[in-house]
Amino acid sequence: MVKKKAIITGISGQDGAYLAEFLLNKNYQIIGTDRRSARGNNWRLKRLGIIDKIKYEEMELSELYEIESIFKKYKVDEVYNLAAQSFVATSFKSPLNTSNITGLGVLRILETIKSVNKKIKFYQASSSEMYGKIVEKKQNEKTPLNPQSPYAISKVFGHYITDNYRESYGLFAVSGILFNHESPLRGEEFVTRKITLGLVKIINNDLKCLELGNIYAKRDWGYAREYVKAMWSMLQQKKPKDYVISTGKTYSIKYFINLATNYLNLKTRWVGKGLNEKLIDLKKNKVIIKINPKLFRPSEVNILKGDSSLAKKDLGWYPKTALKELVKIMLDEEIKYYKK
Ligand code: NDP
Ligand code: GDR
Repeated sequence: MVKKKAIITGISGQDGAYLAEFLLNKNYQIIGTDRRSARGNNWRLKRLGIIDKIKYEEMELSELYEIESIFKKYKVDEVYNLAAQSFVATSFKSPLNTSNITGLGVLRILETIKSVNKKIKFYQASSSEMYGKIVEKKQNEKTPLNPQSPYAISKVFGHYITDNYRESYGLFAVSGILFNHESPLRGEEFVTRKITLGLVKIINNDLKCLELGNIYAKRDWGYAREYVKAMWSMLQQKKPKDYVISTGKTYSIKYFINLATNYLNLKTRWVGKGLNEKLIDLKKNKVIIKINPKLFRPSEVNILKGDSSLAKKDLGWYPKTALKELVKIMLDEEIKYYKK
């Protein structure tokens, strides 16, 4: 049988690694694209043991010429656009770069598909951040968008331009509106990984105190390894449609910390309020978590909670890993690979 071919942009990221693993198991040939600065940033692919199974190409999302030449070189069936400046906090400091990569980058790929081969199926990594200051308690595909950061606004552009190319040019182009998904492969700047790594450093006496921003924000957190299957399923449907992928449950950052400290058997107590709130390690009588106001965002998304009933109905996709289990998975691997 002829192998299906797929391009994954953002191969060096969390989702790129898990999606590559998933598609390789489905016997796909993978062309993984990264940018020059990402060379050497391949620890995730190494950890999954798939680094030698991928064909790598350099592709900056800001360079239309580079995108076109890759698409002409490989006659692919599917494209998964996972590359982005994906850190919300950075988008406030680099709004132009974020708009260019996370927003316009999507259009560059769509334009290329339109001119090179309209049959290529396209997946866009849309985000729950697009809902921003939410206008409905549970967010589904029809919930109005209300983005609160340059990142989220760029994703809204990517989302609508994908819909527009589907409607205007008949492309099989879809957006998966994925809510936060975490794993041991999560980047260290994102809050869940910052917490799991920070606590393991504290236990090893390599860090005295972890500093965080708004610990009362709530997120709908799922397990990344499960979420990549939904991306693939969306491209196997008869009709191209957008889908929300989420757990339908929402918890605060503080709750995540409590799950993590419990799993690590730390005896702790929260004291103080507001910016003075701290977590004390009762055995050592030391502060191990404190609030740093510099880590608050200029505009915050306070709560997100997804409704993925459509994905369940059409794709047969539903989340399997509860947050407590996800915390365990992350901490077990954090400990296993610490300093290795
Ligand atoms: P990561 O931040 O882990 O990965 C992002 C990838 O994009 C990295 O490979 C990065 O390369 C690459 N990239 C960044 N800038 C450029 C550029 N200028 N040109 C080419 N590549 C670039 O993100 P995730 O894997 O977590 O997320 C994947 C996608 O899904 C992203 O688009 C994200 O915005 C979106 N998303 C993620 C969610 C989540 O909870 N994880 C939820 C909803 C959407 P480098 O290694 O060099 O940085
Ligand atoms: P998010 O993830 O912004 O939801 O975007 P992140 O983990 O960065 O923040 C989640 C919430 O935690 C609060 N927070 C902190 N966040 C970070 N990173 N560091 C801290 O010290 C800290 N303290 C509190 C934040 O304010 C926020 O409310 C992620 C990314 O993967 C996006 O690319 C993706 O689109 C969305 O998830 C869905």
